[in-house]
Amino acid sequence: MATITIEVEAPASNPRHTRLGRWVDEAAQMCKPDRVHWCDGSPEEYQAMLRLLVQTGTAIPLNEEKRPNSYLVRSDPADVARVEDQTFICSRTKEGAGPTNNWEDPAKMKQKLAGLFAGSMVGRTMYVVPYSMGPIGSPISKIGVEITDSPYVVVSMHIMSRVGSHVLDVLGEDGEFVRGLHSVGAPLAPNQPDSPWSCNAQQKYICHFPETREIWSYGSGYGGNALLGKKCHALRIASVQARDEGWMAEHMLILKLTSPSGQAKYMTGAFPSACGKTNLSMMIPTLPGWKVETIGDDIAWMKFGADGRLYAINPEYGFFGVAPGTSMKSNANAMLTINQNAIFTNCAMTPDGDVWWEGMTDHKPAKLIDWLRRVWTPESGRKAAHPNARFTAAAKQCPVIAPEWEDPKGVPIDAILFGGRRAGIVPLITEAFNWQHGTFLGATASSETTAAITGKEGRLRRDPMAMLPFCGYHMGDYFAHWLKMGVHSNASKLPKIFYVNWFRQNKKGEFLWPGYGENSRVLKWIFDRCDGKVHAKETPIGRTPEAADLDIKGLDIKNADLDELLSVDVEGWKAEVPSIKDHFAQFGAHLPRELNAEVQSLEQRLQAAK
Ligand code: TSX
Ligand code: MN
Repeated sequence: MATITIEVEAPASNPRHTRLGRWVDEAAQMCKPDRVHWCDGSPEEYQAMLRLLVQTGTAIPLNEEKRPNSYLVRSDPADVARVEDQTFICSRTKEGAGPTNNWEDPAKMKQKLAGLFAGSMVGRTMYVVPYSMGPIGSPISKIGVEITDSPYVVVSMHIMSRVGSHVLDVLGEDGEFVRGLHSVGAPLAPNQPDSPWSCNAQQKYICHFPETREIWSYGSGYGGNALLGKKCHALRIASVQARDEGWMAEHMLILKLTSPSGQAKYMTGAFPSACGKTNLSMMIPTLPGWKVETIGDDIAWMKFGADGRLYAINPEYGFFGVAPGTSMKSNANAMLTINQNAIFTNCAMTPDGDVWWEGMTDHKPAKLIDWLRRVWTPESGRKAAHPNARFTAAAKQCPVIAPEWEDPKGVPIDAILFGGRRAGIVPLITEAFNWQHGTFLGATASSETTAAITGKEGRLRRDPMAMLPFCGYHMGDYFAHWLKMGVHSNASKLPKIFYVNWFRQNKKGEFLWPGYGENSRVLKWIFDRCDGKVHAKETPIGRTPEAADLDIKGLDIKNADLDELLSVDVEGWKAEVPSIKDHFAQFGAHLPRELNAEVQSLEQRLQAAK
């Protein structure tokens, strides 16, 4: 083997932080990069990284007239999504990770990873990316440092988090930070040119060490596997920190809803994938005078304020959204957000140097280069963009970003929404009786899978609080933490909890509810419920509006369809109870007794109903 000289540049920002400096040195000793580069987060650095990505054929500049300062990146077909079966929570005990996570002993996993990371950055540059999740200086924000050998990760982190030397200033000499070590696992031999997308096709490991607040990610350069600030830090590690410190790290959008009289309320919403979280967070209400503004589309960190109210921040700085299905009809504000300064991954390219994906336009273009770099025509019979193709763009580019989206104290939350995709049984909207019942609704949240997710259509999947892939500890203990948050504060100051289902269908398989901007009618009912201004009917599963309580002015909907949307199918719900019990059984002694009590009460209310 050739001897490799390691030149370690003086860091751009010499760390006064001894532990950080030592950790970076140790990582360099282990991974053996040719160079170490401390990222300063500057626009110059961003442009330099993109020039590098263009040189190696990783990124293609898009048509400057159509989409200024934007790039297309195509990944390796073996690296297109998060790898849940290769994602591990390496807590001290298996019990700590619970039944819904893969677990490995931390010492054993570290040993395995040390082998994989040894020399993994040979021939490459090791980038040190200090980032803040949340506005710098906010009492809810947290600092992380990602070490990576991928310039694509560096530019993506620039967009998705707050990167730069000012983060090191906040860290000072001994501040706490989450350590993220990432390698694509593809060292380069001397004179070996870099490939357009480097990854390790054989081995991928996304490992979390919650006790030591560490992330080790190996073998993938894609999305949630590699941009460690997002799912790994802001959800899996942060959920553990939140449990320990008494706050909440949730897989939720945050929106601001303003009524015609100018009153505003803030809502968060947890939905599993493919339910349109990003669309809801940027929605254009059809109800005259109502306005939705975006705070965040994926993650909410929430803490109680001194006034007893729950305040939320969006810890992210940008959007990493699924492109297919995004159009001027489904989400005009997302389309406007990505008009410039955007990175597109695994989208198709048009002959004039723009991007395209399924669902972007009513008509398919006559000719494209698909995400696999092949010539594509509508007759090809395959998708031009990968179903998990993504756009990456700064949140501040969103035309309806709320002016207070970076307020360090966060926004006070009035309502929490849960939801899923259900063809039957689950009404359009249900209000929980109280926080404990709301926690039950979140804990039993379910969605029917679409073919895009599992390859199987219509199978019921329970995804508690949409956190199934993202909870960094035992899900039963996570439910207990939710219940504990509810007794923290006076009930009148807690957000009200709701469950929505935009996807109910009639017997013919047609959607009963038009969704999208028309969801503002449901949000208006929620808004008015928070003020106690509108009627609700008590049902065995919660409170629902009667048809007359929903504002359907100007909406073309049949009375019978509206009745069906709001109806509670008692027999259907009775049949649902065993599936809820099965779901809860997996949590064993960790399931809080309050949630068992909620199952019992639900059963009793259903029995009592006609
Ligand atoms: O995002 C969606 N939302 C929330 C929007 C604010 N989608 C897309 C889901 C995949 C990401 C929806 N799809 C919604 C919805 O409310 N509702 C539906 C189902 C639906 C689809 C099409 C029509 C009606 C409902 N109507 C026509 O196509 C004409
Ligand atoms: Mn998400």
